[in-house]
Amino acid sequence: MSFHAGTIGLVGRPNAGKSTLLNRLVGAKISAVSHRPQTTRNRVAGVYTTEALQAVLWDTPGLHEAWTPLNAHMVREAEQVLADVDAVCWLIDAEPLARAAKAGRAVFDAALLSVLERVKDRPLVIALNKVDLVEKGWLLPVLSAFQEAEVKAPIVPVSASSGDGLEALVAEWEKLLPEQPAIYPPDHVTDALERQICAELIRERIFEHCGQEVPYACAVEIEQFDESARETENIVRIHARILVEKPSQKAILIGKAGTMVKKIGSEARTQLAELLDCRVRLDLFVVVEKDWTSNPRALRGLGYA
Ligand SMILES: Nc1nc2c(ncn2[C@@H]2O[C@H](COP(=O)(O)OP(=O)(O)OP(=O)(O)O)[C@@H](O)[C@H]2O)c(=O)[nH]1
Ligand SMILES: [Mg+2]
Repeated sequence: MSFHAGTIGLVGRPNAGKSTLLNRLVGAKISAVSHRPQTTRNRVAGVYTTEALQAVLWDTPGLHEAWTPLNAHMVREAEQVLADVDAVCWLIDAEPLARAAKAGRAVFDAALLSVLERVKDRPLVIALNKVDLVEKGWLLPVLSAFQEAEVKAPIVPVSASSGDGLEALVAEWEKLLPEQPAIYPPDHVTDALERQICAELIRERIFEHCGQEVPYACAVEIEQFDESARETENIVRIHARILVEKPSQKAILIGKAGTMVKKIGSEARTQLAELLDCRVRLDLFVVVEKDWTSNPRALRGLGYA
């Protein structure tokens, strides 16, 4: 039997479900997921291996109109992945499209067209995601709209969260990947460092729980990742700094009598323990670093450059 292997870029608008798909296929939480757009800030790779193929999946930040240096970095990350991979999987949230079709509005809006322009000349598969949220009968008009827009790429309806349709999606990827042996051992999940994933999972909890502009003004830096007792006492001790831009954001993040930061810490610790497969002691410190989202040196220091 022939074997196919190569790289696939998961791209699309913010909130389409790219990180959910990556985590689902690799079978581990390696990329942050939240209900807010612009959760992912850097590319993250995970390896998905079957009997027939090995796809190195690159999760990317959502393509959007970038106004700040941090956002410009995010879009650049996605564009670099677009240029580098063997094939592109464009994820689209089907739910608003179905709603548009139902309301008689145009399904193909400017946001979709701007992504189409960037992906149309690459080997391409479209994953129409979140079909579990689409009202019965409204998927067909959405698919027709793609036909009318003369989109040539195969379109696979999927649900990244339930797993529906993913076999069909992977079968389309297989057609676009070169025939060659696997690049990684079959049980390899990611090259990302554990401490990087830990920072992302802490940031994810902030995106999930904090309101207003706090998620977009925060960054997480792992100051200490102490594994000295991992073998002997089955524990890793982690100190993380949470950066925000203003004292008011620090106050929101800490919450009344520290309730917010405690909740974030306790949920993050559960996830980190699962990831690291050991007990975790997690200490979080919230600090104000004025205007870090627009300061090139601060951005570089945080890995956003
Ligand atoms: N109902 C449903 N929700 C989904 C599905 N896939 C993702 N979601 C939800 O959609 C939201 C966004 O998911 P993410 O995976 O963070 O989306 P993303 O494309 O990585 O977003 P950015 O990193 O911001 O670009 C989360 O609340 C997910 O739980 C799906 O198939 N069905
Ligand atoms: Mg993401």
